[in-house]
Amino acid sequence: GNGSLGGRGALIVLEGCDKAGKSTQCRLLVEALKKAGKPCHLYAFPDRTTEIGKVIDEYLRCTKNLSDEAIHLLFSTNRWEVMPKIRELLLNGESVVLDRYAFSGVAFSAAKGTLDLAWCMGPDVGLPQPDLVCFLNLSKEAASKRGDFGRERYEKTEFQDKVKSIFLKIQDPAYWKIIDADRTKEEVQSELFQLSIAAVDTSENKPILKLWD
Ligand code: NYM
Ligand code: MG
Repeated sequence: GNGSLGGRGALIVLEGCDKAGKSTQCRLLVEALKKAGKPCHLYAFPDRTTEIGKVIDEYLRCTKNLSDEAIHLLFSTNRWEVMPKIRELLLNGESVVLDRYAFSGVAFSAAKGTLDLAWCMGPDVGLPQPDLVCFLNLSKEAASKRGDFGRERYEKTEFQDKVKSIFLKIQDPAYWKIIDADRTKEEVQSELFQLSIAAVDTSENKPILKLWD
């Protein structure tokens, strides 16, 4: 069990390009884990509700411009600002499901071509390393069938292709699983649930490692 007597909770991340179905799958996953008796919480990055998150929201809606470096650091700060809470939950035996994490931070910023990959990784070094990252891999064909992109910054096919190639470059086999997101919602859900239950069970007695350390 993952109660107060047992070990820590698992840090589970869903990553992927825009339209891959992450937010829906995160919701379904948290519900399913709770039903299975695993306490867990959902957080999404960017968290647009904080002061920094509001600036990020304006940037994404293109009502504000910032240098590539400045917005990159704000996305990272937006993770660090909730980390004490997330760490506390994990240590208390509760699992945390994240809708995006530092991998999105690096992939979207580095895809611009103006920033060095190692520089992009720097600010997120030392965040808790996830126990499981599920990369929702959507093919170009399936992506185009899902209809048009929204109107936010980055929501362009060519840019998303670059983002995907960086995601695949920074993947670490220690925790990274590539999930075929072209399948039905139910099929994807079922695989994510199985992988997550296994991660919850095997993480209990492991220390929380530092990302990219
Ligand atoms: N994004 C997200 C970044 O550029 N850097 C980050 O660190 C994170 C977490 O924000 N296109 C980008 C990816 C998305 C956009 O995300 C908004 P969402 O999940 O659509 O709210
Ligand atoms: Mg979006």
